[in-house]
Amino acid sequence: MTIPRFAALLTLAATLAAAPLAVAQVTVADPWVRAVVAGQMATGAFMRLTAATDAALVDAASPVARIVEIHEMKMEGGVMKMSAVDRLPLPAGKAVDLKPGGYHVMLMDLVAPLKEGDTVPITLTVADKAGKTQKVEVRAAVRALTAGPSRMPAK
Ligand SMILES: [Cu+2]
Repeated sequence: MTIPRFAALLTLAATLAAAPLAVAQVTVADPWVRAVVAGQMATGAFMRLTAATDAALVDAASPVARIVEIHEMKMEGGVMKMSAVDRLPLPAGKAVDLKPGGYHVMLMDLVAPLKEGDTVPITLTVADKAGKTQKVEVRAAVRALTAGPSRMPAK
């Protein structure tokens, strides 16, 4: 599975090097995944995404989880709710934070527990304005449960 995908990426890279840049360039900063406790089957991946041109995050995949979705958390009628979104807009030049309490990549039905110090490969699919997609490979460090501003608002 991994090798053909890698080959495809190399082909894409070669094509990009030869032609004017046609797909969105997205940079990923500080990717991390929250460690899970025993029995926990889902967790979130967080990072900062910045696209050079208008783009959107449209899909995510990881070998550590059987189901991966792009989620949004927001307050609705005083209750924090989490729901899947089809696409997360990445406006040109604007950093978009995936963080606890906001957008995140949801890793569900985990294949194995994720503990601090592990590295989680995540493949993001980004679409440009014309709908052309590009894969972005991310390696996220697993951090402890208490990492980051993860506390929910008290009320
Ligand atoms: Cu979620």
